[in-house]
Amino acid sequence: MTERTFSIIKPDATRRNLTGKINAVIEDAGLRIVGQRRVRMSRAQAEAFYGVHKDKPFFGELVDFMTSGPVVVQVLEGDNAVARYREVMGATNPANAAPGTIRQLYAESFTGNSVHGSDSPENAKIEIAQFFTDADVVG
Ligand code: 3AN
Repeated sequence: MTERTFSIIKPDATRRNLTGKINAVIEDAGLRIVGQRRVRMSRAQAEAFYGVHKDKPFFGELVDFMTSGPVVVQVLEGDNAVARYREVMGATNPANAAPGTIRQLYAESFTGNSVHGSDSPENAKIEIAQFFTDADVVG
């Protein structure tokens, strides 16, 4: 089933000029980049985006990191895009990420793990709506 997921190329990756290399992994996996914009997240945006983690010990570090430099927000489209992109990203902890995944190839640390991807189709819709209008996503 064709669906959409939300992706972020995080500040550790934009700082190292890895946007193109990460996009190549995404496209080689059969996912289509149907929306893309480079933005600087505000603190309020990052806190809202990671609201589910607000009571976690790493929340402050995560918000500091996500606002530390530009990010690239994306909408990816493809067959089972949510699950497919989770596979392509690799495990949250890069030490556990499978060979060939974005995090195994490029992540620096648990926080600096290069990419975000939605964890369910419901959350994908919510996350896409935080950064894109319908007119900005061209399938
Ligand atoms: P994922 O990004 O794989 O969906 P989540 O949603 O559980 O993982 O976590 C969101 C982000 O919070 C992660 N990408 C990572 O940057 C950070 N994070 C998660 N767990 C930890 C942890 N134990 N220590 C430090 N940072 C963490």
